[in-house]
Amino acid sequence: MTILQPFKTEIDLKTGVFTPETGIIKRYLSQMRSMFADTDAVERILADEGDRLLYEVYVTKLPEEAGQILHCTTIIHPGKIGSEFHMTKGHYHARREEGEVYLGLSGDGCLVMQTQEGATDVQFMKPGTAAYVPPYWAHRTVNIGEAPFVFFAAWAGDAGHDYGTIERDGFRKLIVDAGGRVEVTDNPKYR
Ligand code: S6P
Ligand code: ZN
Repeated sequence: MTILQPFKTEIDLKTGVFTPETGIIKRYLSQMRSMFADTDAVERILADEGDRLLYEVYVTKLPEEAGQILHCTTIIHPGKIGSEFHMTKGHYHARREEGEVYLGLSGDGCLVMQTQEGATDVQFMKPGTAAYVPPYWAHRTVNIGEAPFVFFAAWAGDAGHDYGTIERDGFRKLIVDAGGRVEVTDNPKYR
């Protein structure tokens, strides 16, 4: 395995910005067209206001190998697509036996999880919440507030990401705004 020099990163706890910046991933609505339940709302937004930046991920550049601990911050911008709050794509780890830890830094969010056996779970997160994603659970985060939802994550270097299963099946639960109240509902399109 790669032998590295120790290093540190300064994280702005409010914005999630990494210094020094070693990489940033930006996810736009156009890249998640079929992931929101209200696909008419998606197409309307894309036509009327153009593409929308949903979330950003500040990453540390580390080798994706066993023994390394990858870490990053995710910033989900506030907003909704129809009644569904902005969210990440969500994924299983390619190596299902690898878990992950999240730490809420700013804003309000929730962590939606499920297993391939049909279990579901939702953990609400605020600054200071450490949430655990056990092995075998797919995970997606959602911004349920009016400010950016920012959290830190750390996971095994060899975990890998399986986005395909979620792209195909979706999540069983949706997080929606029901007239000013945050509600967890069943996804009518879950396969
Ligand atoms: C990685 C970890 C997070 C997400 C990030 C974006 O294992 O769970 O860093 O990558 O929150 O979500 P996604 O689903 O687009 O990777
Ligand atoms: Zn993960």
